[in-house]
Amino acid sequence: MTGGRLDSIAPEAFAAAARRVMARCDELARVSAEDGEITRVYLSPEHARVNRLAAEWMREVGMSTRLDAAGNQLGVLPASAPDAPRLMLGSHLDTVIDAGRFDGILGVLMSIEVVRLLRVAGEDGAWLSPFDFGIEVAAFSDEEGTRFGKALLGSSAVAGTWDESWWSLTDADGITLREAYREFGLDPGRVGEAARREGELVGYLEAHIEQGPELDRRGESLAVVSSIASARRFQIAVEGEARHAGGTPYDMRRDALLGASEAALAVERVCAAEHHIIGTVGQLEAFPGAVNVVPGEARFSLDLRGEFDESRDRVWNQLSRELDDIMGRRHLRWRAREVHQAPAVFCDPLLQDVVRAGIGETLPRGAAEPTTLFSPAGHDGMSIGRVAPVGMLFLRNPDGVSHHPDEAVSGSDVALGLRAFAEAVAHRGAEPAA
Ligand code: HGY
Ligand code: MN
Ligand code: MN
Repeated sequence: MTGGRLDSIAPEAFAAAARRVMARCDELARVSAEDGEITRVYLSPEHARVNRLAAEWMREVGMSTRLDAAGNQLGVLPASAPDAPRLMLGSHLDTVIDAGRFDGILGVLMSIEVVRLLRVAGEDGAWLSPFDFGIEVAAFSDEEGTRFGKALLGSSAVAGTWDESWWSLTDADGITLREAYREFGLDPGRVGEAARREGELVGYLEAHIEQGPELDRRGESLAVVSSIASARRFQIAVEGEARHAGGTPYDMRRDALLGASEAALAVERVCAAEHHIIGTVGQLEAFPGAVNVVPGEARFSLDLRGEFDESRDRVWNQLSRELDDIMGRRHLRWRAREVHQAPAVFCDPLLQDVVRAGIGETLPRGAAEPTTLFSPAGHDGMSIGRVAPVGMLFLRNPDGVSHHPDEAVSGSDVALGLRAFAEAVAHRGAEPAA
């Protein structure tokens, strides 16, 4: 479709930018705590290394860079007017364990390329945003919550929603978040400085792989995101009685692992019967963990998401009743500790429109309206939605594989995504000043 605001940019520029993004996704994939896989957690040496690489690439396109008080790597392309508000683009550089190379990283690198595509030279030769807002790129530092269990720590600091109780969160080695801050060179007492004032951001736009099969099934490259699922995460402990695996007859057993296993199956059954409610048990441990001892204790995680907070909470209450029944029948006790909660975020109508217009510029004249999808995957927009309107662009993720080394995206879809993303920013820039 012609008529785009960026028709003056040659298609080869988008293709070259896509090649650079793909090559840099490969480069960042080599920065991992473990050989042979991609694992990069908050406040780790690997986190520091990818922050430095992102800062180098931000400066390469003319941005000034800084590390904020929560370890987020930021870059700014100013508007001509000093103190103009900024449109934030970005995503996250941290990963899950044994991750793919595009979740989060793609959005950060695409944001940097959009700056390269849109920047204009100012009188003094410095690069500027051509809009009445500046452009800021955020490489958020902990979207996944892999190390401390609480997700969205980096973007929560930017949103000004930091909770002092998080300082005592510990990682698998018993290191507290407070200690990890200090080891990384951050001052826990200054985390509040990362927070943004109301009106500082005109919006937040994130490009991300879909992490689901919808676009692949429809044979489409890009989609607008309507909303981001609300999330609640729990650590659940089940208490029974450790006993001899040989001498204990079944009618005397209080097997905590079997109670947890039946609970995990109940999560699947209850959530599968709902619309846009997803529950997952990703961790399950039995204690004492000996082959010849009936497990006296079991611990498992529950990741529960929903399109709406209310339906998510209704299902949590239903699951709690089911766990009461299961554990009661098995003479077990259970308790849940909530470790993360984030409300659903509904993408801003104007930002949905500019993303839709941006995708439209990549489609042939007369093509059907771009697809709009609900995101069951969480994103940093769940935090930033507290201080700015949020919009998201999804890119096709073949077979929907994500949080896995086989996670993929095609270079051609990235080139289309860059055109759509840059067009979306240009369309936002054409809107009357906020
Ligand atoms: O868990 C999620 O949905 C996101 O990838 N952190
Ligand atoms: Mn993820
Ligand atoms: Mn992500």
